[in-house]
Amino acid sequence: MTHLVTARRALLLGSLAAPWIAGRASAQTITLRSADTHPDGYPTVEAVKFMGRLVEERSGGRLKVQVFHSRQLGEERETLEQTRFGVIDLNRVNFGPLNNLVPETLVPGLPFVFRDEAHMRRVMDGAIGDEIIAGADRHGFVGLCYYDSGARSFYTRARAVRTPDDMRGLKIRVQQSDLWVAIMRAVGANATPLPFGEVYSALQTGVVDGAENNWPSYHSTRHFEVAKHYSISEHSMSPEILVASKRSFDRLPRDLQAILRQAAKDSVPEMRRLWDAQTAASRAAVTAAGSQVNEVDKEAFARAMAPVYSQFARDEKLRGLVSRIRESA
Ligand code: GTR
Repeated sequence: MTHLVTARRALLLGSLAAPWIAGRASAQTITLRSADTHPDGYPTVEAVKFMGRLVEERSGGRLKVQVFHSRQLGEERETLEQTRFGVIDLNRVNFGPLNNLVPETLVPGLPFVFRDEAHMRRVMDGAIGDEIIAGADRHGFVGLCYYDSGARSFYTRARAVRTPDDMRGLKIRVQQSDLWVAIMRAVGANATPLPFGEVYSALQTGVVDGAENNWPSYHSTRHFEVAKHYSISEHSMSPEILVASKRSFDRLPRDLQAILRQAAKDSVPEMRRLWDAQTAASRAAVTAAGSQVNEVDKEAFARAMAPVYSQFARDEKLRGLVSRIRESA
């Protein structure tokens, strides 16, 4: 643990001590440091590496991306702070840890706001997605693209969850977001906000009774070893986003900014290809390893979680986004 912290500090100090200078950029290679909580091989990590290859090729080697996977630069909330300050240049995070900073990111995470993944992809690819990304731009970030995160479902240690009544009194780990605390409260569970990296041991030791996530995360974190009941609630499709630090982005010469933006967009189809394959592979792997998978009464969950809409889609802008998502084909 100590060396991890020391290594992380060394990385951060390295970056502070040697900021690159945009004016001289054409004479030197600029390497953007990108954070991800997921391990090497996870679709988000591979998508950012793919983007990095495009960037390097299209800039003739002037711009490169180095991905620090597996939380090497810290947990999402802390890396987001460092991204705002330009200490980390790029960051692939879920919308969850951005919820308290960027109100627009609340909307796609609202329970059952999308009908299915195809609906989510169409909405996020269109004008609504662009408006949400513009929200991030006002808070020290430049939103580059969205990535898929599938649907999040509950998984629990002791028994399966079929109705909201089964959630009553359970301690459920959530992302560090007020929206997520309220979603659990709405179904009578006790929300325990924890960084992603602490969830395995919290499940193992019984600090929490369960958590919620998509198939690839349930699998890659090995949470399936300590929480064997996976209940397909699919209650939220909170997407992933790749952001740049506005400070880092503004220091880039214009042509490299354009290359970066385009390469991020071009990495989305590759991410989706990897995502679909990984979702199927993870589902098969955890089932083979003994996870008990069950269906839930989704309508009952949607009804129980509905009150969070009025609490979080608070102003006209957010309410407007919700109704446009609902109305969109
Ligand atoms: C995953 C997401 C991560 C992280 C994690 C969590 O689905 O890809 O970025 O937010 O969930 O629950 O903390």
